[in-house]
Amino acid sequence: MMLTMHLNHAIERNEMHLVYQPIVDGKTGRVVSAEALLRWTHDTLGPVSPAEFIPVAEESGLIVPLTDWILSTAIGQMMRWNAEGVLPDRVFLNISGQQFLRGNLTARLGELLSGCPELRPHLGLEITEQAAVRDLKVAIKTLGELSALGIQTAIDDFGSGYSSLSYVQQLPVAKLKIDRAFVIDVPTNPKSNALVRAAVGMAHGLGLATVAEGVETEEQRKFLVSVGCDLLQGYFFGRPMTPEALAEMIRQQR
Ligand code: G
Ligand code: G
Ligand code: MN
Ligand code: NA
Repeated sequence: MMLTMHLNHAIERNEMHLVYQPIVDGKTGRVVSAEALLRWTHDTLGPVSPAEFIPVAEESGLIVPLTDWILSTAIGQMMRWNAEGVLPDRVFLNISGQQFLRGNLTARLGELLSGCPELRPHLGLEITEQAAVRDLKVAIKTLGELSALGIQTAIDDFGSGYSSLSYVQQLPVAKLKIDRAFVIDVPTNPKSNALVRAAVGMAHGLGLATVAEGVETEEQRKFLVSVGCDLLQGYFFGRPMTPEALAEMIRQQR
């Protein structure tokens, strides 16, 4: 398939880059975390979304070198931020089902972090519930290993798929990211308000912190803070940006 060929080259030729979106503390409004997002701009195809090429990478096996590139690039960036004194408390990476369930993720992270153990408590991984429940036993084991390394994990896109409260209870994760689909309708849709309130309450009841995704307006921000959502992310606070721009944002709030 064409995309597979282009993707192969993209990794070889370093056509990929990571951008970082700020995540703020709901109470203080300060940038405390960031989510790394993968970008690929091809010469003739133009920008291709990871939503499109990650599944292709998974099918073709290219996900292995790609994951390695993502992990080492993000960790390299974290080392530079750390040296500059602007490292966020947490930097979250998105991990697909295959990346998560392949088995050697923890080992590879352990290797990459062996020279910089101080970064471990600053690293976070986002996995979707669908990925975790594909093999619940392996997921629980892997999440436990990551947690033992000091790496925090979050459930991404919560509420978007076949969310089951029983799975959330079984998965040893620290954060729940509430899907943008719910955030988009608050505070005008009472049903979305109720769902977001319930998700925050449930998460807190299980000892998990919450992150609202896709916050675009002051009204949404106010509502989310009022229901106790811990962390907020979205265009209202900042779009995914270069590592330099994120560093500048963190410097500015000193
Ligand atoms: O950033 P954007 O809206 O284009 O992302 C589209 C989708 O791709 C989202 O679901 C996001 O989680 C996913 N995504 C972005 N970066 C990565 C990455 O580095 N790895 C994986 N597995 N998925 C990513
Ligand atoms: O699936 P995941 O939650 O990882 O996807 C994150 C994607 O959501 C990123 O690609 C990012 O570009 C996008 N995103 C982040 N904030 C906003 C926002 O406020 N509005 C919209 N429409 N998309 C957002
Ligand atoms: Mn995500
Ligand atoms: Na998400």
